[in-house]
Amino acid sequence: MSVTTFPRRRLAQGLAVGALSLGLLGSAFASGIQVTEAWIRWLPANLPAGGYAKVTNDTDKEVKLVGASSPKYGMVMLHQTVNKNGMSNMVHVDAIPIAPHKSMAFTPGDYHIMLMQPKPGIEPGQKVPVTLKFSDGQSVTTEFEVRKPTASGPGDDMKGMDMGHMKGMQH
Ligand SMILES: [Cu+2]
Repeated sequence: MSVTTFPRRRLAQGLAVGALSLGLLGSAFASGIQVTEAWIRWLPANLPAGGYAKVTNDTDKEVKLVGASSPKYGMVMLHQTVNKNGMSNMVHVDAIPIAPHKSMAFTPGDYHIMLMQPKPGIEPGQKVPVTLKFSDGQSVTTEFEVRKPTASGPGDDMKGMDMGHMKGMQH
């Protein structure tokens, strides 16, 4: 019996290691761009959601973030919230440059990934893949954690009870 179980275990371990290295190759580490602290502020009733993350450029060159997409949303754009004359507005952003060895953060009230036309069934607690696209053609896909409307950051549902964020469609 032990003769048959031993190779099986070896095989399972080999598969696990293989999957891990494949995962690393397919994500941030291969390109030198890392996407961390990724989360989505989910809103009910098919409202657009705001996506937030930290994007770190670990390469020696400037990278430009030029777009985003997700299989769970029909339309995804890069937005920035700007305050002008006491009014808060969202504007579309064509490109966000990130200097070598610097990072930028999508945060509520500033840059955000606008996730529109949600597919049915997206709920807080799930993870949703979002792909960020860069001007040199590379893209990085990250699992974004879907959080409740009251969340103010990754892994944080209790703070940020400022319901003013939910007025209209501001993100
Ligand atoms: Cu927006």
